[in-house]
Amino acid sequence: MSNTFGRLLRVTTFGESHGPAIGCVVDGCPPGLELAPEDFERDLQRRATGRSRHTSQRREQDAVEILSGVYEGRTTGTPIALLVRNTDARSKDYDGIADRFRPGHADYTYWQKYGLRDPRGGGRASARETTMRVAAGVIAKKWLSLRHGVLVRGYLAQIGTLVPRECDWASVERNPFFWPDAEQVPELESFMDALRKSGDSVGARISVIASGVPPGWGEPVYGKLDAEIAAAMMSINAAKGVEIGDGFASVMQRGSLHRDEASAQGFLSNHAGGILGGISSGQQVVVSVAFKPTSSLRLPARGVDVRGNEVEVVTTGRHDPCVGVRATPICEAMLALVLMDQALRHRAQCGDVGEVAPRIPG
Ligand code: EPS
Repeated sequence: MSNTFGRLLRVTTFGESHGPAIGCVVDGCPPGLELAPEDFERDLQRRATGRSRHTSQRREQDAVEILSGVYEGRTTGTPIALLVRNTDARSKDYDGIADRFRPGHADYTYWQKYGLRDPRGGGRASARETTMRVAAGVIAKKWLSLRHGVLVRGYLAQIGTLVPRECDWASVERNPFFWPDAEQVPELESFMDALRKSGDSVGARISVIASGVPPGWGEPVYGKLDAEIAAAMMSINAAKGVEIGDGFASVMQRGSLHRDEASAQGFLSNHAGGILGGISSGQQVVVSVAFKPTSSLRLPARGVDVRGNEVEVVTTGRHDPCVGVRATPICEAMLALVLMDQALRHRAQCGDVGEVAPRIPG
């Protein structure tokens, strides 16, 4: 029922926001990778709620328990099962919407699909599920880094109409937004404070970039690297669009501009976002993801209840005014998982091909 993705690296997540725990099984990780609960801490804290006033104030420890697949600190090649317990769910916040559908939320489509739903915290549709994507992504990031020197990192590239004036990686981890322009952070803080007070929400764009990806990863025709990245990103809650490289801006470009020319010293541009014909070119893989504004709002909205009556819908509880504020580590994780899966698939089919000349520097 599509709770699993990936082919050679297969990730299955399970659990609901207000159940006892959430978890995942990562199957296909090669043996011998050093892995400890502490490896998960940094990325899980980067994604977690309650780390600033600009996100949901739910307080979870988000401590990862490794249940299987690791022996004496190394992966064994068997399924790696990870568990995170839910300790701060407040289900009564959802009493008021148990019989009604939040406009813009999956409440209505889950109801239509399954004939019932778990209204507590959005159940399986909750962004709580992304905790386990990030946990699985930690394994992929670590393997990619150690085995191939690949670095996957992202930043918040737009929030509402605010766009960073400069992109400085050093700033990204020094503010609660993953914003790459340190000078602009006070403006962002004021924007978010006003937004929170208004009770409304806003959309966002995340950019995520993988550097060090060698040429050759990605499987034409139906397993294209860009197709699988797009599918992975679109599976994140609230994602509404994905671009690779110049994405939709390509519509207005001429071929003479868009084609990435090359010299013996390297490629001269990267409009393609590091992927040609569904296969990595050796340039940076550049991905952009659009997130819609949060639909759980305390501002009253017109809607219907489960009996079809017109009702007012008001959502109480601890919601994110902008899901994009916490989405950077989630997008990084999804990109890392797709890349590791494709790396293993490339190794399986083409491992004997080796390095092919000429290799144009990225
Ligand atoms: C979420 C609503 C809130 C957030 C949650 C995502 O959930 P609840 O009302 O159940 O606390 O706190 O985020 C997390 C718990 C998390 O860990 O990301 C939603 O509707 O998606």
